[in-house]
Amino acid sequence: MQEKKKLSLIAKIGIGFIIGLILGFVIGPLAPNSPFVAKVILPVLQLIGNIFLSLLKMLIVPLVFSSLVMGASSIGDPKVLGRIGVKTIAFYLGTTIVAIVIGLLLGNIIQPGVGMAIEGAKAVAKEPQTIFDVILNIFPANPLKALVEGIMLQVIVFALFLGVAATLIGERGKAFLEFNSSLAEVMFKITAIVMKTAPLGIFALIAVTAAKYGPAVLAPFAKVIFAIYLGCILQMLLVYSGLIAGIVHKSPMWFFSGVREAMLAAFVTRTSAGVLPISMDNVQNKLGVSENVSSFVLPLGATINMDGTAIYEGVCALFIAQAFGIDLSLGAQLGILMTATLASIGTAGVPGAGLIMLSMVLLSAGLPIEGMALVAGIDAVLDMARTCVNVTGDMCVSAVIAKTEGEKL
Ligand code: DAS
Repeated sequence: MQEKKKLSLIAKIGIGFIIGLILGFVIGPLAPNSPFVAKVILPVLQLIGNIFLSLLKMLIVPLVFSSLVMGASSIGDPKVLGRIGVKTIAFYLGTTIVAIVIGLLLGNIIQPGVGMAIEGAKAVAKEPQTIFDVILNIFPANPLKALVEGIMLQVIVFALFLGVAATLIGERGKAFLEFNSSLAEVMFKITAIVMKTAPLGIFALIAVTAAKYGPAVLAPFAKVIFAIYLGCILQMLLVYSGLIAGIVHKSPMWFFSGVREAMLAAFVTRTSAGVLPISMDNVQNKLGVSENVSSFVLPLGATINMDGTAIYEGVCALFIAQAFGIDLSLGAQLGILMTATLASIGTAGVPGAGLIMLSMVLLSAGLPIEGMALVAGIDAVLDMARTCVNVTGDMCVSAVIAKTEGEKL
């Protein structure tokens, strides 16, 4: 008997999103005249949605902390901190920062969420901070308070220090890193369990939203998809083409035609880690990058370099702020730039990882986590583009590093 093909989780989330949307459009107009809808159906749906959001919030601090310590421990590896390592990390951070700036610019220009005016838990939108406050608030004066209160930028910085230092002390740091790696595994498992409830949670949240706002809520989704795909295209055309032409002194067509298989595989599978064998093959056999450089730069990139995810987080943070009518000051947007840059180090190269990281960016910017429901249903479409860019960015930097190491490409 042929085993019934299981629907992927993201397909179930998409189906939950569509059914929730339709249900919301149907019961919304009934609510004013039907106490049953207004007093039973909608509150129950809201409760289910809020439970799902609480489960997501439960994950954020331990998941981000443990995955960032793991990501940072690869940075702390003395091999990595050598000449190639420092160059690689510099290019990875640089391309990620540009990616987030592109995302924030597009979010401000296209304004996908303007006009939705969704009332939600009035977010704790942080009072506008000066650039000095933003920089000072990065450093965790009290790391335990940062962990307990979920001050994410400080949690990230503390985790980075821990991961690097634990590796630098060698043997004596091993036990800590092993404990942390086991904690990360446990957190990934809990995340997988929580994500199994996502179809129901997203169904409930989007049903309540659709009931409240009607079909008008559809237009912004198209705008979000457009903004993120445009951002990904700009990142490729401006940043990666510029690096290939400017540093590798080759035509961008040489690069993109050489790595198109890995790009397509990443777009379809939505996992940077999963397509590593293909991206390694492409850069070695099509671009001529040595095994020495590619076997170092690409695995590191699949762990800490997520330019596509950074664009996605920049656009979605603004989309959600606009949808809930929250003005994000320049200081708050700078905070998002820093959080998303550092968070990309912790984003796992697996399908949907960016969505979890988005909840952390929202939390740290004081934006309502409910906004996740607005983008979770279209996450598969967004994940395809962002994963393609994540992998393309890794391969581009591998060619740049090879060139700066004097390799003939
Ligand atoms: N799908 C992730 C990756 O593999 C990216 C993401 O979810 O943001 O890179």
